[in-house]
Amino acid sequence: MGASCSSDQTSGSSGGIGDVPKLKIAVVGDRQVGKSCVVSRYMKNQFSPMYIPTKKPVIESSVRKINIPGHAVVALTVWDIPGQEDIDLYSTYFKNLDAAVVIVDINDSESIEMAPVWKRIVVNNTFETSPVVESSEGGKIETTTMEKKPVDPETFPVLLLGNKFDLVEEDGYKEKLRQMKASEKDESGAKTIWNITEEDKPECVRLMDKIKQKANFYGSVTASARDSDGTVAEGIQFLLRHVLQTKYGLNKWKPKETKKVKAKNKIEEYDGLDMTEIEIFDSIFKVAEISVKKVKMLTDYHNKCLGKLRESCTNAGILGEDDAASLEDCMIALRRNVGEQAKLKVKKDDDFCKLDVTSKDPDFKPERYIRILLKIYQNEFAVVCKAILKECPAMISKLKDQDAELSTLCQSSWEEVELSNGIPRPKDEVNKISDIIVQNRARMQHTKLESAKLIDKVEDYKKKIKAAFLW
Ligand SMILES: Nc1nc2c(ncn2[C@@H]2O[C@H](COP(=O)(O)OP(=O)(O)OP(=O)(O)O)[C@@H](O)[C@H]2O)c(=O)[nH]1
Ligand SMILES: [Mg+2]
Repeated sequence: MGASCSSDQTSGSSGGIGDVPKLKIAVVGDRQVGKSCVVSRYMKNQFSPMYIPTKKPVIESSVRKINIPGHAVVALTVWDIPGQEDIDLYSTYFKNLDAAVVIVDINDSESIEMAPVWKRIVVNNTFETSPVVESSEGGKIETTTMEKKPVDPETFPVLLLGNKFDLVEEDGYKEKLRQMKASEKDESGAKTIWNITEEDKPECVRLMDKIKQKANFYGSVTASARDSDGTVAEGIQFLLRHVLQTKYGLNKWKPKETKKVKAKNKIEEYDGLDMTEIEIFDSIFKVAEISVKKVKMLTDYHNKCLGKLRESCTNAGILGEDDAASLEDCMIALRRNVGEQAKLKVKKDDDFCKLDVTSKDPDFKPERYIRILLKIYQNEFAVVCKAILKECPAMISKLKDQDAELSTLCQSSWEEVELSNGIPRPKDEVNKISDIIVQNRARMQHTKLESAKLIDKVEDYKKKIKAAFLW
């Protein structure tokens, strides 16, 4: 679990991890409604059926990606507040809070009725601090004090989260809800989840709606911390998106646009071979140049894809930030986090490996962040590995043939270098051409070695991926 409650997590974009905004949220509600389980599901994708009452606030921190249009990376701190806590302590916990989640047990109407009380506790005890510099008489001495400003109870974002939805019995309703979620396209996310007729809704959901309106919650969602169906993440991300949009400005932390350059143009970005201006040599160099550029591109692209996979696993919170994570670590982390009702398996795909999610539940869908990580693996990393295995052996063999051809030309047709239209070339020009030929052959030889290294690397990845799935 997290650090003790003595640390002071302030919000704001300064400090911390570069330009990443720091968000602090608190999770409150009656005892046993599942606050700790919701936090655990969101931060670690874990669930325990055992009830261990939380005795003092537990602080969990991680760096997360939030899906505002584009992505925002945030350093998130979640305060899990015990259901039974001394009310005087709340103002200490809620200093510089950005948002809160009131959790209720959706199967327990008394706990739902308590939600407005919890919201009031949050807004009455949350305040923002900012430094104020005061000058003494004559302006010689300056002192800095912290000014406390209460938050606006009307606009402070508090989400109502109805937990233990897995225990709701109206199966027809659940099925409808699931279908709706599957077809949902609206960016506003959770708001549209309950966009079905009043009669369709079970009693507890109607009560949640009523409380949400009455107590002016920012939103209300149903979720299950027990199931890894993404409902907890959806609800919390819905709230965090709102904070990022209102407090920090939409898209401010959108990552730099990576220009999509067609592969054909991209290869032009790499240095080619120098040309001799002698046709019989240049015709070979022009073809060899394609391999030289391509191997460089594959080397670069494969490094980028592996780096992105590692970084994304860390950002998603499934790998520790300090880990010098290997590909194996990423695979193990993905396997562990795919969801309790599912298994991640490795299968043969062309000459490389693909990852397959299998579950007994036909409706199972991994959480969104796992789906994104699997996509990065499948559509980027595995694609470049397959390209290496497919293209590098052929390039090695072509480069070998081309070098043999050049070697023959150097012996049999050297007069093409020494004479231009039957007239001897100046000596320094001949030397220059000779240098270009030597350099180009050296670069072609180097490309052959690099291709062989790339193949070895990918073969090694295959072994590592399989090893990560052995036990
Ligand atoms: N079926 C089901 N059980 C859940 C769910 N979430 C939590 N529980 C169970 O509810 C019990 C209480 O969960 P906790 O997360 O410890 O509750 P809490 O709100 O943190 O309780 P306090 O720390 O005492 O305030 C545990 O036995 C959990 O396993 C859920 O979504 N579905
Ligand atoms: Mg708890």
